[in-house]
Amino acid sequence: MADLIFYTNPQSRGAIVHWMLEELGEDYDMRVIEYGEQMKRADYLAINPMGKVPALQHKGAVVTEVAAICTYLAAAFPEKGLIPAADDPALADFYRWLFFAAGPVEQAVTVKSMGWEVTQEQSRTLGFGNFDDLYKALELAIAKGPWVCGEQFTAADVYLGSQIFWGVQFNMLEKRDAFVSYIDRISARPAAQKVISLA
Ligand SMILES: N[C@@H](CCC(=O)N[C@@H](CS)C(=O)NCC(=O)O)C(=O)O
Repeated sequence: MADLIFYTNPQSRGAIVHWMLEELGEDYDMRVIEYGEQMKRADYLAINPMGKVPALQHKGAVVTEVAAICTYLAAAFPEKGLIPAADDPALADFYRWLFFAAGPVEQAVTVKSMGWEVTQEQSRTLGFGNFDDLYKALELAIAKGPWVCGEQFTAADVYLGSQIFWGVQFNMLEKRDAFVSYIDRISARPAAQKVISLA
């Protein structure tokens, strides 16, 4: 049995972790959890009390939350080069934009998909503020290029890239030129292609 056990459903955010695992290139066991009864059963709730996928087990430890799983894997296997070294200033970009994607970007996409109207007053308390500012920040995140951390492709690209990829695909984010060329770069990666072909 592999050290990494990956719980997922192909029609879920688990696809992001799947892509990350393919980038990592370590052996893993994938266990498909069906929506509904199986996801809410005691044996799976013991792994993720939220009864949601994805989840990861590694040497007995459990990690949930896609952004945490991607960061964990990058840090647990530093030799794979999917996180900048501790003394590399690019580590700031890594954490900054990965957390930005997990918080404000995810929130903005949720607001859009639910069709919620946000007043100017309310936008002050929302992490993403408003869509104009969000887009400007996202363009800045990928401006250095070709990746979030410059020349080094990292887990931040897996996570932020997935948010942009699916956000644009489902019309939750504007199809800006910078996003389209970033999506093209991401989609050209063999690990991403493998997961996209399974969707
Ligand atoms: N914040 C969680 C979200 C996980 C999540 O909502 N997963 C959905 C699929 S994309 C799920 O398992 N839904 C099943 C349910 O809630 O019953 C993460 O990033 O992992």
